[in-house]
Amino acid sequence: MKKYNIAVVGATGMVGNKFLEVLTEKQLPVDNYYLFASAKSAGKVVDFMGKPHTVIELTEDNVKAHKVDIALFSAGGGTSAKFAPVFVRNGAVVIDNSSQWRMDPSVPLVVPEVNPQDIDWHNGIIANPNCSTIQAMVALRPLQLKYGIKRIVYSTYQAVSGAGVAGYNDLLDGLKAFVAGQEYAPKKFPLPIANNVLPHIDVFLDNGYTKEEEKMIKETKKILGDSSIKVTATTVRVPVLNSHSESVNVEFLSPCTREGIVETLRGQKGLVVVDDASNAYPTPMQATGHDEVYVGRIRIDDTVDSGCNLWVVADNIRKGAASNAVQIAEYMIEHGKI
Ligand code: L14
Repeated sequence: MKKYNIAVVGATGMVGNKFLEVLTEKQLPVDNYYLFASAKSAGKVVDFMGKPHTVIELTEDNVKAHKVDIALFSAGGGTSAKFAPVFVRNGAVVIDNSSQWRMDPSVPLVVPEVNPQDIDWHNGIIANPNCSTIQAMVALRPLQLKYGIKRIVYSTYQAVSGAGVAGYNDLLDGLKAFVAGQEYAPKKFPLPIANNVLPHIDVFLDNGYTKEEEKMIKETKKILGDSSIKVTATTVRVPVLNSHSESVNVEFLSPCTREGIVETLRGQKGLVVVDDASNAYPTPMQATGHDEVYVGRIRIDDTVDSGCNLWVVADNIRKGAASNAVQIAEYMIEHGKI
């Protein structure tokens, strides 16, 4: 069997660490792993796959010095903008976790359970969608295929891990200070997240929406391959450490029943229905550490001709970031696409 060289770019960040964990679990057919990071982390030795790996500084020369087949990027949009093309020129396929390339018409935006066929038209870069978009897609795709989708309303409840280690610390340190009756000035968020809820993720745009909301709206249409679907969103940061939850209201083009919806969701790969008894619904604590997307609270919305409400939960660092990207790599290897 052919063996590959895989680079992890941004290997020492929160998603970078998760890449290493997921890759260890998957055991893909790999000859060499190369871990790249900024000068700040270069030279650090990371124990990975039973071997010490020295972190390589991300420079053009160092990229050229290594033969890479697949580069998994999670190093921020600016680094992706600059270095993804460098890897591509050197013969690699880049799977990028930032928002830099997602809406580029020449770049496929892929959730492997939803639109693997889009991998075929890549030009070197494949984009990993936004975390909140990924989990919604796994639940909505089978319903789109069965009923057709007219309109979607997203309201998210997003964990602090999406904002990296600094976001995590704002919640933990903020809570400690709050309990001790002390002031805590958040380092990552604009306002305290401890004992609070912030309807604000990523930057504000001129129309009053946030960029996170815009990402969900645009990425949904691109992945579902239908620009006529109406999508709106409110994205909210909640004081939860890990895993995003979202309320999804969806209006269909053809008649539905609750039984039909449940059966359709049960047939979707990568999706687990938790909707049996009054206390059986998905929670972020339960989703954390898993690659599946969880769906529950499935209710018909009788304010429209045909529609429903769903509660969708997933680990935003695994399925929302690292695992989805590694699954794209795995799919390409298994299907001879690289
Ligand atoms: O677009 O702060 O991939 O939780 C995902 C995490 C944007 C910010 C993206 C967060 C990011 C988001």
